[in-house]
Amino acid sequence: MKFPDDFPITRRWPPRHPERLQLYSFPTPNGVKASIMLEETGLPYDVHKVTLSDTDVKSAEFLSLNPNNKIPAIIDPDGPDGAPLALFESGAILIYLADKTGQLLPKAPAARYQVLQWLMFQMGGVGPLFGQLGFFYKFAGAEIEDPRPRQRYIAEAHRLLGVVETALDGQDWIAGDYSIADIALAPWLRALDFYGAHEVVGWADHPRTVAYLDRFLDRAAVQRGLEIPARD
Ligand SMILES: N[C@@H](CCC(=O)N[C@@H](CS)C(=O)NCC(=O)O)C(=O)O
Repeated sequence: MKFPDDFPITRRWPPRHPERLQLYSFPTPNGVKASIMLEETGLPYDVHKVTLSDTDVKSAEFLSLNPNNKIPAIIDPDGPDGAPLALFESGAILIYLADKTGQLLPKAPAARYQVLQWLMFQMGGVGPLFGQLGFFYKFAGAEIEDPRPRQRYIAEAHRLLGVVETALDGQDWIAGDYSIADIALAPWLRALDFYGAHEVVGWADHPRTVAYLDRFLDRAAVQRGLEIPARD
């Protein structure tokens, strides 16, 4: 594949610097994982705003890059063996960028699998479950009278917070040193505030998790990444 001509998404969102990695995203908990990682690693990149509106994320051009119609997605014109690589799924993007730069994912097997374990914990647990909590507690699902979905996701979020709180006993970061697992997890912990769910999930009863999120939000690269791409 030749970049950019063979990638239909570039017709709608043309690269400004075609030699650089291209990020297609919006500053949501999943989107900022990619922008924070790019800011942490210092890789040069172009960013393209793809909003969650159907006219963007479900456009034919975006679907040509991610048939699952979700941000974030990337194209690296200089991928493995020098060929362009297109990638979606934030977890895969984090692993790819860590391997490409040699940063934030240990090479030693035992430490590497610890990081991947917590990354998968976020991808398969915290992200989907907190996302449903947001839907049933703050967004359209909040109007549903049947309390069971809301109760289920509140209880699951509370349980998952307990898992994080226990894991943080005696360490600053979820898998030991700061890693892509933190870049995946912390933006979803931050989302609980946006959902107005702190009280129902017992946020304040998890002091190590509260301090962990503060520690994450203190990082300059995180602060930059959280605003990329600009919403307007
Ligand atoms: N498992 C995916 C989830 C991505 C995801 O859910 N993205 C949301 C924003 S946080 C999205 O693009 N939603 C648009 C839609 O569903 O139409 C990942 O981690 O990349």
